Amino acid sequence: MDKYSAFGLAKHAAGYHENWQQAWRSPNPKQHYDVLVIGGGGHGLATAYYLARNHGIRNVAVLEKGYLGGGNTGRNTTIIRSNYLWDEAAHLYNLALNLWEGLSQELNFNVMFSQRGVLNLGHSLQDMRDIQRRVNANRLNGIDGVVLNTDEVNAKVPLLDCSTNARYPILGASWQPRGGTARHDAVAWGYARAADALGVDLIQQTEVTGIRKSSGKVLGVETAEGFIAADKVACVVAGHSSVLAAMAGLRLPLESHPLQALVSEPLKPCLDTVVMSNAVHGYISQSDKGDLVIGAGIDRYNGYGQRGSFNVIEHTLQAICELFPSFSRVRMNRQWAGIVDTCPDACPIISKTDIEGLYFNCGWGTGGFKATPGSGFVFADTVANDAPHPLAAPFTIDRFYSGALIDEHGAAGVAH
Ligand code: FAD
Ligand code: PYC
Repeated sequence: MDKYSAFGLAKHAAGYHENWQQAWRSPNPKQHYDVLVIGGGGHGLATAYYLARNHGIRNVAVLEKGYLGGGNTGRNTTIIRSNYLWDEAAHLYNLALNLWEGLSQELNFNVMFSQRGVLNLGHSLQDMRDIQRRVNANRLNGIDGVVLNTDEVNAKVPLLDCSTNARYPILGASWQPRGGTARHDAVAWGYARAADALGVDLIQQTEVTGIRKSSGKVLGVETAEGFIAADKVACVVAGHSSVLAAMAGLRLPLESHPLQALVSEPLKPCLDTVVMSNAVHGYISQSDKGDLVIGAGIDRYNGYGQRGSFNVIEHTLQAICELFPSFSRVRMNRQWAGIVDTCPDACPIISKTDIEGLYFNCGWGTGGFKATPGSGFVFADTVANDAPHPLAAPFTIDRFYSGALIDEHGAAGVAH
């Protein structure tokens, strides 16, 4: 019983938390790297990992202004799916989904990938036509998807209000069984640990304040600790991509917006899948701890304050209560925001730039968590070979000059 007494607890706390193995080193930066990755979120860490693992490029550092995974990676609602409409996007997100399926083994770290399935609800005949079209397109691309009717949706999620009395009655849904959620921090930690083991330097609390270039070629970056030289600089800073681009004298077709999320008090297990609705405008899942994890759309103004406005929270919870009347008395515990970088066609930019050795991976907007492994995989390849990976080729900056945009607003859906 000793361990349950106050003394026992104190002894336990002090005694059993010693000598933890370091998950990664905290080295001082070298003077020169082959590749500097700016941004220690999931995408940046995955990029560094695949540079080392797939391309043997190990003289790599990740520079992170805060702590690893403290940006959107640690702030998102972790919904993973690959049910995008157009072939280009479908292939990219499905590469990611395939990688998710083996990621815990690959990294030897449990990222808690949970294939609990994702429902995208339809509330009008037009919604259902769009859902049918998208599921057909998905299946032609080898992506799992089924169209469900109201009764089938209700059987999967009994707490959903599937009555005809609802303001926006549920007419059916698309269902992607291979979709689901993962533990966001673990994704950052898993990639960080695996990249470190391959020799990548992970340097936290180090903000990049300038990009040095000469005669159209990148030379390295300025930080508060001084200049760090690099042959290549790969920027993966999500909501701050325009800021980094401006340091190099570039403009990107991006807007930065807050996107909020909320979690409730923990409940007993009551929701074993992910539910999203574009029309009522909200999404929800239940974490392994029991919290309801909830979100909706971006705050419409541009900004870098990681807070967001109350009217969006009100709107989000209204939508959730319409879908799940029984949640109306659940108390919310926490709310936060991240800054997302949205592109005009709701697709990412994975690209070289006109400056030799400078690359950007950005514009994932409200939907990049699901892409993390695929994004790192194709971006590492693009940086290593100084040419787009075939799956990244449709996503270069050039599409904003050629007009070959890939409009995924339908699939990006609820959030932007
Ligand atoms: P981040 O994790 O933001 O990493 C970028 C890093 O760059 C940050 O850590 C930042 O500190 C660092 N940085 C910035 N500037 C500098 C600098 N000058 N020097 C050094 N470091 C710098 N996507 C989904 O697929 N499913 C979802 O359910 C989902 N829900 C979301 C919910 C919310 C509330 C938010 C905010 C986003 C959501 N997203 C979702 C989107 C997803 O989180 C992002 O697209 C994805 O996490 C981006 O990953 P990243 O590694 O590029 O960015
Ligand atoms: O892209 O699936 C998504 C998503 C869900 C919540 C935010 N983005």
